[in-house]
Amino acid sequence: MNKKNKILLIEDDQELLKRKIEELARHFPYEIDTVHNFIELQVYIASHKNDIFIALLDYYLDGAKEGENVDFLIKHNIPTIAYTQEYSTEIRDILLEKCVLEYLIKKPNSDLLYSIRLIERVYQNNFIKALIVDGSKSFRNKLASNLSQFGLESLQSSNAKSTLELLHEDNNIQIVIIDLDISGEIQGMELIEDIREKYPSTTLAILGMSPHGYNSQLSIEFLKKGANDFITKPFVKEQLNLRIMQVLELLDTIKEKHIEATIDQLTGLKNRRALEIESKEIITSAFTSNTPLSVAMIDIDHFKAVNDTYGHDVGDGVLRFLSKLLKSSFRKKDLIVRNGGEEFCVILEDMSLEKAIELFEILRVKVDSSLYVDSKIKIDISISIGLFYGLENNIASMLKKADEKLYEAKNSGRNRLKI
Ligand code: GH3
Ligand code: MG
Ligand code: MG
Repeated sequence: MNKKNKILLIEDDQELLKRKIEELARHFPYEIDTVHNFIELQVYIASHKNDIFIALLDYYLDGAKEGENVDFLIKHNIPTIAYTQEYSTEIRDILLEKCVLEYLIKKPNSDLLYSIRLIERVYQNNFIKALIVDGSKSFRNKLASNLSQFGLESLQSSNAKSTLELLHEDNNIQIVIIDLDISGEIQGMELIEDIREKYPSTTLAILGMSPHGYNSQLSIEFLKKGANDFITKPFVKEQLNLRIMQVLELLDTIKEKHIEATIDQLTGLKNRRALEIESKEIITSAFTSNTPLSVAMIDIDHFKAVNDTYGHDVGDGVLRFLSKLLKSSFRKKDLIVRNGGEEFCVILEDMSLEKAIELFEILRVKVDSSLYVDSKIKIDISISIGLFYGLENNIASMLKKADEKLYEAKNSGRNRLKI
């Protein structure tokens, strides 16, 4: 996906422009470009239109004809926040009619927090997709064009079957907006239930839409079936944007927490909790394809001596060093985990025992022959590996068998692999 990372400011008041840039730079790591009039805007867009994720536009530029800047930006599909000195309902109506994302007031600090959230959201929306599920094609198209002003690319579906297919095919979809009335036998409410069976609210947001005039009981039903929020038709764009922003922000927070809980802080590898969660799926699919797994326990030899001799920080460096070696030694799909301390676990699928032994031997020799260098210190490390090859229905018993082999490797002299 194309990575858009520029904010474009369109403003003719130099003083204000300077303040805006400082304000934005304080909050965002994104590049900020500026233009001062319609001519400059045209020139700029000609070469940069694919780099901008949002434009912040002064509606009353010197010499600008009625709305020409806005029209130009919208024509190029650039999410635009327009602002004026004073609030005007007339301007607001004109701008929202033109499909501007938001209309705000120029005064310093006015709506600042909201603008920051909005800008950040539009940026994040570049990386995800929405799925619109509604029986009416014209409604879907209208919603899709609204969402594109929000930086959100959207897919469309009219029925339950194609909705589930699209979700299966495209894991960039992070929000599904579902109307109660859809085509086919399965209706919106039931579809939400079907979606939730596979996609929990920790991975996918659902926004329900209920037709005009439906009672509030319906909204409650939506939420009970697993929607994160609902909105009643007809709605204005600001309402929709706010709801979407809220559910997506919440989803992001949940995902961050999930990552924090499953990633080892020191090495960036997955942790034991991740091993417990992910090994279940690996085991299920290994049973389905009837192929054994390679489960290896890896432990650094005499690591206590590294800490005792060089200190704990150097020890941490050695752990990071080994983690990098581990990552580069296996395939992307392989599960590599820091089990705790100086002990690691690797699970390989779809691989013969011979191939697995070869890979672990290469790793062992690589660790043995490379030195960990930290300023003037050079440390020679080695690892012992215990390998279990086979398939059992719980991870604990396979780990235990690998651990027994590791124990053998340690007792027979270390720096070796035992099967
Ligand atoms: P063996 O060859 O039998 O495995 O000996 P060993 O010294 O590696 O094993 P032992 O279990 O006696 O010592 C492990 C050491 O790892 C003790 C502990 O302080 C250290 N350790 C555990 N976690 C960390 C960590 O996060 N950072 C550092 N620097 N050391 C750690
Ligand atoms: Mg050790
Ligand atoms: Mg140990």
